[in-house]
Amino acid sequence: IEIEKKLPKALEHGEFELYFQPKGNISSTPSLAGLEVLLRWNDPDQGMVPPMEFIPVAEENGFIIRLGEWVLRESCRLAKRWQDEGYPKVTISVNVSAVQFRHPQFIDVVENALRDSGLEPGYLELEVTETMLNDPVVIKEKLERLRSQGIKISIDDFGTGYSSIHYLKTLPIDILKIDKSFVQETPLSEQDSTLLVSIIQLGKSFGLTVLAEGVESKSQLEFLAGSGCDLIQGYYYSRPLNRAAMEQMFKDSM
Ligand code: G
Ligand code: G
Ligand code: NA
Ligand code: MN
Repeated sequence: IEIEKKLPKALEHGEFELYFQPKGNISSTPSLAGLEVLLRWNDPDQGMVPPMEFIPVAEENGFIIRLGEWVLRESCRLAKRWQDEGYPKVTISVNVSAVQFRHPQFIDVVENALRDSGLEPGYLELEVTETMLNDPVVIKEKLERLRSQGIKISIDDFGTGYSSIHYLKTLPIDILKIDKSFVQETPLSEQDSTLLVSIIQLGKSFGLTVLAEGVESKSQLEFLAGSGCDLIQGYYYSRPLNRAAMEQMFKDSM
């Protein structure tokens, strides 16, 4: 059967699983700054199905509303539980789909997830993409309401959408996540390196925290450290981890 028909059952049967990719403060030995939640579907027939295969389908048929709510609730619940168990307190970032963000109940869903879990809003970060910012009036109100409660907002995959510097100026944003495509050929490609430095400076000039995605090597880390980047994410620091591996990393960092 098609993916579309299997998704609701998959949720009922507990086939979705959260993975976590650590974010590190930049230094020669990065320290744990936060983690991004990455959804996985463990389908009994096909094994692990990557999000790129089921999230677009879920966005198209609207199932992303329920799935996204589940991810938010589970993420907040687990983050609070980790804090209660004495693990280091770090922010947890959840990806938000455009369909989810546009939904009239989105703010309520976020508020309920926070309230029911008991997680302080300052530990929740929402990752939105540039393409979602095309509707600046509506978006601005929603972002401001979330932000006024202490929730952090990051722009994901920055540089790949219809980026407008105007958004950086007018929207309440905390973190710029530079897309991995700008990092991958750095520092070998002089052009990409120059571009990367420019984007970091752009973010810093707006007072934002700047994170580089897709960091895979020591030379990339060193280049970014020398360019004023604040945070890194990528295989060099850590791959996405399942819950047990994430808890082990917490322990190692204490
Ligand atoms: O590891 P990676 O294959 O996890 O992620 C692929 C894409 O899926 C990324 O663009 C990521 O932002 C997106 N993604 C991962 N988890 C979620 C989620 O819970 N919700 C949404 N909307 N997108 C997600
Ligand atoms: O769109 P978003 O930034 O949320 O997507 C993150 C995606 O990037 C996930 O699929 C994740 O597995 C992947 N990813 C994370 N770190 C690296 C990395 O160092 N290199 C590459 N190629 N992909 C990465
Ligand atoms: Na993301
Ligand atoms: Mn990204």
